Amino acid sequence: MGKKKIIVADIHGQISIFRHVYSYIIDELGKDNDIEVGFIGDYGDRGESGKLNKKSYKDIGSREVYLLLIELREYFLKNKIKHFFLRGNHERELLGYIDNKKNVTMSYIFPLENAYEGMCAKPSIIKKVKEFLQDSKLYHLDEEQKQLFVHAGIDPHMENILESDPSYFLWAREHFFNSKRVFPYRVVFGHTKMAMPMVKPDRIGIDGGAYENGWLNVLLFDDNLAKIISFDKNGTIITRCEE
Ligand SMILES: [Mn+2]
Repeated sequence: MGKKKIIVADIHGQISIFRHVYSYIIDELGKDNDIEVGFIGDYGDRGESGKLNKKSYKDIGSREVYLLLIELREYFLKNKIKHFFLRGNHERELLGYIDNKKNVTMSYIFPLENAYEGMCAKPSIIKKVKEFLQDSKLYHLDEEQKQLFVHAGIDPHMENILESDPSYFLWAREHFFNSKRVFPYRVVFGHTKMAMPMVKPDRIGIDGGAYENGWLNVLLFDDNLAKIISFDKNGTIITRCEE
């Protein structure tokens, strides 16, 4: 039996879909507790409880996603399940917002206000979320399987891609994933939504844009064999690709 992983793409506050993914993860771990579970960032903002770019709604979806992730992390720790939670650009901004409401990129301010208000501005929830965000990391490496997990990408011009500037891990786009370079690891990334996942020997893009189209992608690894499945809010599961 190979080394298995379950990797969840950008959730962006889609709590109804994420509840199904959560149950799926718990079910799979019930059958085999040697699965590593990873999240690649962008957990909140654009949540399902309101419309994009509307100032008046509270993003309850994002709050619920954060709370479920925190619960899941407790489960992993208690049951000694291998796991990682990466930091996405939206986590970077939310941390800045919690610390100092002005320490954020302008275009994020409305969604951040919504996410913050969605936490009911309750100090206890904000404290939990802040601790969770501070614990998240910029990348996760599986040296043995030659797999590298990032939120957005790496700097293709760095000889050692692990030494990329944090801005690449958080914000990289085409410059990274269209690079002609052959990467030393299979780089798994989200951040840029793609109608169909990009599956190549040295890079896999899994963000399907759940907040727009209602399907959240999950990558399953069995050693280096990749399969991508998608969940919708009714719990329907479809296979996107297998390779
Ligand atoms: Mn992102």
